[in-house]
Amino acid sequence: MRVLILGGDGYLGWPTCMAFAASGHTVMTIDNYSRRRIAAETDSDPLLISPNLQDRAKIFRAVTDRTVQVEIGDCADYAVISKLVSTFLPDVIVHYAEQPSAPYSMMGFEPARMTLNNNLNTTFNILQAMIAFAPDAHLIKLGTMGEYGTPNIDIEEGWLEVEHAGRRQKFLYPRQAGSLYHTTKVLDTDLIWFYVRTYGLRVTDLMQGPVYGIHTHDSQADSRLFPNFHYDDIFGTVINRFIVQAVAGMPLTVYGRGGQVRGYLNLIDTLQCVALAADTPADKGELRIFNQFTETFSVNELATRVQRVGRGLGFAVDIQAIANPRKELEEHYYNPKSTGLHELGLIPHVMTDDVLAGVMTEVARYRDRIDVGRIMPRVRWN
Ligand code: USQ
Repeated sequence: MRVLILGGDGYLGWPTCMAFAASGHTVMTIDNYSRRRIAAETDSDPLLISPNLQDRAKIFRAVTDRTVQVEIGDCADYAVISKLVSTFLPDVIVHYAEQPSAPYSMMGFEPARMTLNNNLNTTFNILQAMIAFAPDAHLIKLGTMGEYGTPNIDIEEGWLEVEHAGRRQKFLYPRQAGSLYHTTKVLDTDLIWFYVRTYGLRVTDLMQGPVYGIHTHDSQADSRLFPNFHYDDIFGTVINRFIVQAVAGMPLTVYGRGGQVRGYLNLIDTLQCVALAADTPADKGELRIFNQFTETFSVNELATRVQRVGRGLGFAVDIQAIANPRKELEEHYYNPKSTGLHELGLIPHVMTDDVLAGVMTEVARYRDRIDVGRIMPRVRWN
């Protein structure tokens, strides 16, 4: 397949480029380095600074003899994305080209405006470019479980059958996100559904939970091919942050009461899910939605596990609840369904103690690079 990956410089983007190329697909990626810019502006550089995309592609080629074609450009600019789609003519488009940090989106007016404009314009542009140049292509869009929030009823996969006054209709599942970033994903979903039902596009929307992990199969050969592993309060997801805190000897930063439950997955499983979606495309005129996670944990459960594993490896790990910088429920019902990806063949890599110990041991190799000034939350919702 001809696979176009938008946002190929990101934590998920670069591993996805390598995985599709390693499987023999023709891969083109585009990125405008906005994550690198925000990381520099907010002092949130990752544990290891990865080479730029062109250099990563060269290293990957030297190691595997596989090619990832790279373009540096902004998907929020229609001239850029329309030219790319009309010349590359993708079969599959994987859309990660969004500002992915909830805290960044809540930092103030400019970060909020950037997040809203970037995420919505990028999604709008790709949908328009598909109508014009690739109407049969399959769009795989990264959404988030955070679109649903934490409702007091079971979370279905994307859709809800509603009975009202004796009549029935299927609607998008009600969404109530907890940050502006997550809200841009809700707006994306609405926009996509309009384009699907009006123009017959084929789209898979992946409602993904927080991801963890430092390695993928294709990064083993050379540490310069590692995903961007963030542990800061802006881009770092909670499990990766806790692992770094354990290695650095800092107490694990449980926000508030720690009863917040989310659906988590290993980075390796993100790659598996995207590959499964690509191999079995949505139909034309179908917006197919999968909830993409393998296990649910509360923050307290995560902290206890990381503490146990860290202590087993000889680290002095304490847990310290701190005032929650976010506005979110700290105790709540949470029962999200996730069957679609399993039906396509997903084999989960669950978060065993060995898996946590593996990531921790890898992080410990770069312990002297940890900047503890990046750990405490700097952005408050109120
Ligand atoms: N949390 C802590 N301590 C920390 C960091 C986080 O208790 O040091 C808590 C948060 O308050 C939250 C939970 O852990 O309740 C998850 O936080 P997170 O930072 O791992 O995840 P989040 O901000 O929601 O965003 C991440 C990705 C985002 C993706 C989302 C999936 O950055 O791109 O969309 O995970 S989900 O959470 O399902 O919406």
